[in-house]
Amino acid sequence: KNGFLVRKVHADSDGKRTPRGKRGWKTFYAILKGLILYLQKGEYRPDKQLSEEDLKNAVSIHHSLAMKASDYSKRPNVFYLRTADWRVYLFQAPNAEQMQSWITRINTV
Ligand code: I3P
Repeated sequence: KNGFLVRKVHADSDGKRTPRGKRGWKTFYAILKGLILYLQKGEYRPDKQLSEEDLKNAVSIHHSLAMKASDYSKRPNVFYLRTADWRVYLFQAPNAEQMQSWITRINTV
């Protein structure tokens, strides 16, 4: 599954709150391949290679949990992703249907 997602990093590994200055929303083209969610920066082209920076942003979704961010009301269609090492991301999908589809895909791999 692929598509645009806007990401906010809320907690780093071990659940430590991500410091100020690193908590902003950023748009990526997300590609879910196996157990890795790749987050590609910049303009989308189907043949574009993942850069080194893109690889650093990749998230392992093995033993992760995605859920609708019902307590987050500043933006619509936002879901949480909590990883096995207790990182927490917020992702905003383009619409409710896409949000549900990402949640289902992440939770059922
Ligand atoms: C963050 C940025 C986020 C905001 C976050 C800020 O600043 O303004 O949009 O989250 O607030 O810390 P920076 O880009 O300098 O990291 P919201 O959009 O959810 O308000 P937070 O620290 O309360 O999460």
